[in-house]
Amino acid sequence: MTTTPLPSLREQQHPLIRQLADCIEATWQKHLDLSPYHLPGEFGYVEGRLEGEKLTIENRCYQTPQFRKMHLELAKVGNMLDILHCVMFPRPEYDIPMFGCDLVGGRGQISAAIADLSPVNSQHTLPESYTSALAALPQLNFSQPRELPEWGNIFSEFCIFVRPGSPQEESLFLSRTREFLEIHCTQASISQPVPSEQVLQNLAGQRNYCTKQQQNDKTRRVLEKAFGPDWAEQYMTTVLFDMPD
Ligand code: BLA
Repeated sequence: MTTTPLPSLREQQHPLIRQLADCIEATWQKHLDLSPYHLPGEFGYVEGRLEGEKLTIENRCYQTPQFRKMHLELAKVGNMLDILHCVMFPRPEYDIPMFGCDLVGGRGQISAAIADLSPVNSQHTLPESYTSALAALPQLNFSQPRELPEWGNIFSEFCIFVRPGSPQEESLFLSRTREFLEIHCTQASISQPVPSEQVLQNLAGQRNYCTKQQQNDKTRRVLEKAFGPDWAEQYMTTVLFDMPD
């Protein structure tokens, strides 16, 4: 299956968001055997209004033998807010982490750039193959690191959470995220299913990841203001961070 560029939003987004969206899809294409994943209801493309500005959300979703759901979302609120959100949910039969990434910016500046490979197994550790590949990457220093919120204990020691302070730091964030994706897609493709006891533990780990992400009040507030609290709750629990059965 081949992917085509998102029709409209991508061209209007902050350059880092555009580049990261292109990078994510190119890496998926290069390594994985993609099939479509259908989001519930009418959530593929959504429009609302927030403080007089138009809020547009465009979703792309795929699945593969190792991934239950690979979700790339672009959102834009007038000229105030540009957002990229991406999560790769593994099938729980595989002992592989969750890839997650969020870029939030407005008026030409990215305020939050986060990317991680987050463990969901019972020991809350990454597989050895991941740890050695990630530990071999050069240490990066950003001028404006950001502090994780309370619910952020789901992330790994390799998590990057920064406000990129220059075009150089934006490129650094982009290349590190590309490295995370390259490691993840290569490792996932050769990963073998685990015994059934472990499947339940992986599921519990994914549920914990989703429960914590649903506590992100900053995301919730944007969605509530544009679409109301019920819609926001439904979107956060069925599209952004749905729990696998
Ligand atoms: C922060 N997320 C934010 C912020 C906004 C959003 C407005 C605050 C930006 C800032 O503090 O500078 C909004 N993010 C959204 C919206 C969507 C979205 C509306 O994805 C979707 C429609 N968030 C994720 C994923 C991760 C994540 C996958 O969706 C990490 C892997 C993290 N976003 C994340 C974190 C913060 C954030 C850690 C900072 C939260 C805080 O400081 O309290």
